[in-house]
Amino acid sequence: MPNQINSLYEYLEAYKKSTENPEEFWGNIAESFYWRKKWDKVLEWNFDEPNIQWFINGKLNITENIFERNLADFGNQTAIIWESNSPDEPSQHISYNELFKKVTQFANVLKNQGAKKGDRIAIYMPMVPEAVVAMLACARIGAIHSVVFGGFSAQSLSDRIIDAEANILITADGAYRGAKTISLKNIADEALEKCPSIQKCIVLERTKENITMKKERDIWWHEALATAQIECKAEEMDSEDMLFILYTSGSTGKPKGVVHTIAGYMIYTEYTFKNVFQYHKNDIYFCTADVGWITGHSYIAYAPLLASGTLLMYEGVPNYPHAGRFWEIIDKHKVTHFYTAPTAIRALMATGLEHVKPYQLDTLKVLGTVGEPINAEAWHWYHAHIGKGKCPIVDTWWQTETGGMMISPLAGITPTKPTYATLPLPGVQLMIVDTEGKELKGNGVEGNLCIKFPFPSMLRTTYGDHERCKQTYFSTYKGLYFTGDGVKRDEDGYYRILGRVDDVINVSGHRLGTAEVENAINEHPLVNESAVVGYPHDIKGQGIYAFVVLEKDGQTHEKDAMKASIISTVNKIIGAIAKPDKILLCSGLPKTRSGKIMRRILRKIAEGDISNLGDITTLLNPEIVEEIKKEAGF
Ligand code: 7RM
Repeated sequence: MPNQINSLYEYLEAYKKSTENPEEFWGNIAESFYWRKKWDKVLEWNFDEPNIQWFINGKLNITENIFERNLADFGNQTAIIWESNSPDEPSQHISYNELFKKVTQFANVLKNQGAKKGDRIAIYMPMVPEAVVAMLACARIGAIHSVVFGGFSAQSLSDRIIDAEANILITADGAYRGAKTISLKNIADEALEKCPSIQKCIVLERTKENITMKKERDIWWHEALATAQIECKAEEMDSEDMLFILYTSGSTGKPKGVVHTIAGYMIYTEYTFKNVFQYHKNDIYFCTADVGWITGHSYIAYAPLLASGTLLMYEGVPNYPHAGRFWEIIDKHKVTHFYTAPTAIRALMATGLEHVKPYQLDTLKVLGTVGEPINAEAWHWYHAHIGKGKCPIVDTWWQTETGGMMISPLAGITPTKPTYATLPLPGVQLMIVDTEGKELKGNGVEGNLCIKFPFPSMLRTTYGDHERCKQTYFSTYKGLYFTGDGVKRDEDGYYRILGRVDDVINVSGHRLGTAEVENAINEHPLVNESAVVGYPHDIKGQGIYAFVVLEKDGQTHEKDAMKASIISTVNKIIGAIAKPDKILLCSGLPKTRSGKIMRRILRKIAEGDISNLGDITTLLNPEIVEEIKKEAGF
């Protein structure tokens, strides 16, 4: 296979080349893709504006690289194996030829509904093959998709649609998730009341629940398909045209739309997929992410298909109808590569080995993790009981903003160390700095993780607000992209991610800004103000701890009822993923004299460690600390 690294020596060589001559390195890799017209120049960049361009003036379509480039060799191979939420529903096998037909025909549906190159199309779907079809159909016609995770609320959905000014929404009547169904269309209807930009809503039938179809606006997927032609020529796109927008939380304000462009994203995600997983023909790759997150974009919808792989896509959740569901699926479909999140591993570990024992798991070759730091206990459990001691674990560190994996072992090639993401991938030039931005050189250092040179799949902007992109990522340290993560480089030069150093919490591998959760809590009519911090949580990695000050009228209500009502407000505004694990009602928050909330103190209390709260005498209201401590049970 082209561009495949087969040994540690080849990795070191590739890494060296990629830093000494990045343009030649990535130019060579790009040669194996299908271009309507080759690029004039590989790279132009500066991190001050920032302005990052790869494969300048190249013309291509990413779906031609999935399909036309490979169909002669891989047309009959299975592209997607789909496993239903319910073990009783038959699984589906979709070949590349079949997937191609589905994509082009649905691309025609989009065109028939008025979609054009450059339009933004929102996708709010269950984990069914049609979600991938919808994404690729957008790419086929040059429309920019914005996928919104199916667990988000009506308000989160409408915020994202409004920000991107999307004109089409693709959704389904409902989604099965474990024992529950989510009424996607009803939620979408509520969202669309606030979204004048949406002209058409295409609805896939999945749960057959009762919904209403709005005349003129709503159309069934299967009815639209019935009148659509099959063939659809790919739109010719520029390397730097937008492929998609994906909203992600940061330390301030509303989620921002991270923008990825076509060529760099395509090349980098395929390259990292093949090399990190050491994916080979006939391997069966199962990634448990949802397409609503970046992992589902890069390592479900795009990279495995670009690499002509066989992808297993699962509709449901890890513990339904039983805690052995993942392992059952692995045996059933002879999965070789399994990629999941530490939170899922910890949750399944907690249910006990009796849920693993009935399964062979002998087809597995490679295990992966992503989304948050994996603790040593979970790493060892995964290695011993799922990998049976013979499968390398690739602990892949990356971000929505990086589009593809940044720090990771190459499976079976890079010696691993539990809890370490190990070494940077080719093309990734890291720098560790202290809080002043001074570089911390050599090994055995700990500081803030930055990237000093562009790589093909990095974000280009935040949609509609380039200044925000600059402020968020390129202004903390001059000339560097700042990741927001703390990191340690040990004596061997291995990297271990220590977690976020900003006001972002990582709950079950999902990013949430503390400000975003506070804003939602503050929407409650009886809430005066709030402060949200993360605290260590056995399963979720971090839990959400909210300190809430009620309005006078709220203080007369029963406490448990108030807490339940605050949780339902958060559910409504963001979605269940953001609901606080703990709420502490108090009469005030500890503040500095300039009125800033002292989160450090709240963090300590949330962590259950009050031994060293630091100097609180400078607070505006030191007495409040005693009250909060008491309320927290100290
Ligand atoms: C892919 C994804 C990004 C944040 C990132 C980190 C954390 C991700 C790891 C990790 C330790 C890992 N994108 N993170 N992977 N921390 N080890 N292997 O998760 O945008 O949703 O989150 O997630 O803090 O900055 S994301």
